Amino acid sequence: MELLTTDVAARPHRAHSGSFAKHPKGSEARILLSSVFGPYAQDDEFGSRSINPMELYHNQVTRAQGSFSLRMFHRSWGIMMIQANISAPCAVLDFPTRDDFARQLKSNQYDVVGISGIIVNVAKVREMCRMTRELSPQSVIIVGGHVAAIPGIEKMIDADHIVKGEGVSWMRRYLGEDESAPIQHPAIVSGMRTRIMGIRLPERKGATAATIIPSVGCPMGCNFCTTSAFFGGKGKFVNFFETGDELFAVMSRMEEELKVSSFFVMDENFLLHRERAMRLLELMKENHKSWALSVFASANAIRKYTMQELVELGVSWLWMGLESPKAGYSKLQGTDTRELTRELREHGIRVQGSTIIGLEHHTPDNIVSEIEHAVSHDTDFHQFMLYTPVPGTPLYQQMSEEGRLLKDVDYADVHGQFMFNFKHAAISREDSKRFLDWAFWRDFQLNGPSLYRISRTLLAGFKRYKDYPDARVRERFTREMERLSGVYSSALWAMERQFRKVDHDVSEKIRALRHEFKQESGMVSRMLPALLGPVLLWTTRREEKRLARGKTYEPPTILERSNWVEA
Ligand code: B12
Ligand code: SF4
Repeated sequence: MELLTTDVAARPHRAHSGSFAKHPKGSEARILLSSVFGPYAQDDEFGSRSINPMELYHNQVTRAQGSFSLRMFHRSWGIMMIQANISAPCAVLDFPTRDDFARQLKSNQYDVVGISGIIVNVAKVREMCRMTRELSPQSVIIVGGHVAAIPGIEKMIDADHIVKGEGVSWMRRYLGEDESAPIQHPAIVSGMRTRIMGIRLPERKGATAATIIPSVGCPMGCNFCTTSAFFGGKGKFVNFFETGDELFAVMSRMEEELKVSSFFVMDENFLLHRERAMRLLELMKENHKSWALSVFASANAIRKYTMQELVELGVSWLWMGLESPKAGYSKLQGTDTRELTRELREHGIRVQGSTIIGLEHHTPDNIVSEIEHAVSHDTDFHQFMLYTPVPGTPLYQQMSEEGRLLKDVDYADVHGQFMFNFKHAAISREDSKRFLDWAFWRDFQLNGPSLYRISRTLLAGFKRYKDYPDARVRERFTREMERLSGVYSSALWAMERQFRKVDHDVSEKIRALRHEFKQESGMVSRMLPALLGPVLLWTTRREEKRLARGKTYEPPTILERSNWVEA
């Protein structure tokens, strides 16, 4: 990776190590917070990569599922969180093009330009710093987010401050505001511009979940884990909301403001904090909240709860690491993850597994059976990632000391969805990509489209809980069934036909599920597939053709201002 050697030592705003410079204007300073510029899903000189789109599922979960891939965009929550917690006039610019960013700099007198980036986007961060110096020379440049973990980043980009770790308290301190004031949670609609089977889903208020961020970091400290390392490593994390009461208050406010009843809880290991979760459950019961929660949790944390507790807490989607049992990660200790996955799904909890390819003990001889083991979990979604030493993690440190990091790998390619960035004992760089791609394909081929799998889990949950004594639970499953059964049945109709080309047995299973849905559905839902099914089959096939021609999707540019006063 080329190093930028600009001499930045003479800049007036540069903070020297050990001292903490505050901005002279304090909360009067005009601030721009921007994510890195797009377009993203294309190969370019700033490190965009067509295999690295700004779409969570399509990037790393359903990428081999063609037109059945779930595609949606998520806002840059880190800078939204900072904006909501400072009283200075602040603009958040999300997903700008380079021109948008330049226009923003030229047409506003920003005192501070904050740029948020992760490691793959370091070349964009560098370019944005350069542009800011040129177009808005009075601005102090602050760079935050995971990009700050790159060793030697200070010499690669021309920034005045590079912030490692939690940004809200840093920014408050920089502006002379109260660092320990309670955290205000911004109203965040979880996903946008959702597409599947060639159609864009309508965006109704309340139809999408709200994102809630209770904490950042994770105390488990797995050696490869970048989020854990960035916020303090093993035994450490930053809690924004300590108690169940605080969390409940935030969620109630979001429910009111965004008219939602489901929440995407962005906490690396939500269930690990049992006391907080159980207090939340208590309050949900007292206040009759029939909420649905999508959470991340490790297997050992899930095991602290009974299925009933999880279901009553509204857990409807669980993202869980399924690393090979041979790797010895403590988060899996003593858990039969296949059994756990089956049980969760039988209780209507959609499971998203996450498996690492290329662990130290993997060899060309055993990797196929390890992938088969992962795929045999038959999760609703399955993410695969290459074992990747990422700057800032204990694994990176170890590989670096062992001299195993490959030189000349562009940071833009260090994201776990392409090839190894280190020398593996038994697997070559090229083969790492082959095994990764095969894992995605195998999961799709054997288990079918994720949309089919989540329909199956929903139906299982509905059948099990439609007469459950706790009305909140009944309502949740019934609500989802009423809202989705017609759509799912129609999608299954189309899927069954389209999937015959891939695997006949799976297509038959989809057909059987469609019949089960028919029995449980009301009249309208029973009739719908005859009309909607053929339309979906047509849009699916049209999408397949578009994708074959290289079609990609980009998020919209968004500008949001708070405490704003014209300059
Ligand atoms: C949502 C998300 C996405 C969204 C996009 C979000 C966006 N608009 O950019 C999607 C799904 C599209 C995505 C894509 C990718 N992501 Co992503 N993503 C996340 C996720 C799950 C949540 C981010 C988040 O909001 N966290 C909560 C907020 C509050 O934390 P935060 O963003 O870190 O912000 C805090 C600080 O970092 C800091 N801060 C942040 N920005 C700034 C700016 C300033 C000025 C300051 C002072 C401070 C500051 O303050 C904030 C508050 O404390 C994280 C995992 C995680 N748990 O964080 C991964 C994560 C950020 N993604 C990651 C990766 C690798 C990717 C991908 C390459 C895909 C992949 N192969 O994994 C792509 C890249 C896409 C692209 N072309 O750029 C890695 C980054 C690794 C690294 N060390 O760089 C993470 C950490 C996941 C992981 N554990 O590997 N991602
Ligand atoms: S349990 Fe998950 S989030 Fe926590 S450190 Fe391990 S990999 Fe990271």
